[in-house]
Amino acid sequence: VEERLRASALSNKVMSAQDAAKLVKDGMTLGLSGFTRAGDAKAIPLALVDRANAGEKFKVNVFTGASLGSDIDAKMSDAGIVNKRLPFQLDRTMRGHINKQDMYFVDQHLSVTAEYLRQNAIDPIDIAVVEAVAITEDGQLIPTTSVGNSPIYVQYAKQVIIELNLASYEALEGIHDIYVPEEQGKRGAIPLMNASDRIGTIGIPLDFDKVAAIVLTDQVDTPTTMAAIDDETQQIADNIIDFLRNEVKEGRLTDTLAPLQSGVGSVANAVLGGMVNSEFKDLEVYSEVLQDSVFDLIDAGKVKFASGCATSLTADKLDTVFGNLDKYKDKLCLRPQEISNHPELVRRMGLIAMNTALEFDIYGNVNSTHVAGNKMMNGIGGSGDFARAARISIFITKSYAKEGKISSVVPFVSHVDHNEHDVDVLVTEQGLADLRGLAPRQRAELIIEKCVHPDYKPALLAYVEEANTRGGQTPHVLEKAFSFHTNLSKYGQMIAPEDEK
Ligand code: 0RQ
Repeated sequence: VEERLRASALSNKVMSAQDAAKLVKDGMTLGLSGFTRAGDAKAIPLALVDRANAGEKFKVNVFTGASLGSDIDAKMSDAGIVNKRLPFQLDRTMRGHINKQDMYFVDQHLSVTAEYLRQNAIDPIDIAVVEAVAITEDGQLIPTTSVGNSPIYVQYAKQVIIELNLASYEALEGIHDIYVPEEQGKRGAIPLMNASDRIGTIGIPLDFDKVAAIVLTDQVDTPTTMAAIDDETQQIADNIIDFLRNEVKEGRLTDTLAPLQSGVGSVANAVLGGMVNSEFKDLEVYSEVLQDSVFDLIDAGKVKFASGCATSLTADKLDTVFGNLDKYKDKLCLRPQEISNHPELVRRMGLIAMNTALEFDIYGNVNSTHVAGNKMMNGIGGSGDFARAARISIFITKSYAKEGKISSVVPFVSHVDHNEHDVDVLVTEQGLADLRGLAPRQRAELIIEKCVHPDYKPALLAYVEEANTRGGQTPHVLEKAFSFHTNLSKYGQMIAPEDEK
């Protein structure tokens, strides 16, 4: 413990999770560490669940970096102790509670939570609960496998609880780069020019007077599960690689491309994975989440530096990466999410951003979050931070869902996360539509030609034809704009059965 808790002034703060959890009172707002199941506070949330299960009635607001592991979101929402959750979740059980209106969920761009706290525009943080590898002699908290929003939560919280995880990898010390911008109005440019730049400290500065408790833990992160790459996912990856190859051929990019950002999930992982055998080289990753494929690319000598705010690794990869951290140390950096996702930096470095859609429409608006217009899936995550500011903003999805009953391309999206102005390229397994410089009517033609599943082409072509008879810059038949969705709720499929037409 002394090797991990090196700030001796804090050694009298060590206590059990149960005792530390007593500091949490009804109505408080908690700022928890944790991003894509990495580096999450584990002991305190679970101790709160135990309190609720023992019959105590209370509710708290739960702010995090992004998704949590250890079923914490499921257990906290099942226990009925979450009043409001932000800015992202990725849990089937919690999603159910959100959609049953048992709790509030604020779906927020991941880079902006820190700014709102600075502006005092959202509930102030009562207690920050942050997982740490170590606390240094000079009082820096060394985060574990994610940084997320922990620096801003620690800075603005009234009290701080530290979960010192004795099972976390000590070699993580030195991986992080903690830089927290000044208030808006007093701030200069963020001095980061390249993905590999280090502009901050290795840890989060602690105000010892605010440290209310240190809890010793030894629970490891929950590994990420990754759907296997199927033919269609592979085809989407191939389509993007062909597109990038053409960008090089046309002289718009070189074979080092531009810093890459990719969302989470199997498609995103497959796209990066596909670069292992490509001619691209000396790549940089400037992303939010670093999935398995980033480390495969480093192993293959293709990626020279990877910057993110969290890792998101499968069980196999967790050990190979963190067990051999020395191999990756000079090629890896974890930053606060407001820096990994900062639009100022995304625009400056000219990122190629690849994010995921549930559905998109014939003009290029993208819905990444809501199933059939009203039910929350996961959340916008960082996709919006990157999409608007990126050099090339790419959105990907399979062309259909639910055994073909749903088309991922619709006349009008049932919810808008990324509007047509923020979307450059759309990709499905059918093909890729490069929308740059195209007017809405040209976009519709290309999207239907390249991205739509053949089963849905006739219906979408008929829609466009009828819409065009009405004229306008972005032609629509408003009374039929949601016909795919209303058919889905009426017939269980987006095209009405023959006898109902
Ligand atoms: O349903 O779970 O019941 O099988 O949605 O779809 O194809 O498995 O793809 O897991 O990558 O998820 C957009 C949700 C895609 C995700 C989304 C159904 C489909 C399946 C999952 P089942 P797939 P994925 C980085 C940035 C936004 C956040 C983001 C996401 C399930 O990637 O949340 O980019 N992205 N964050 O059957 C109804 C449709 C559908 C549909 C698919 N049109 N209608 N259901 N499905 N299309 C992360 C962070 O910021 C932390």
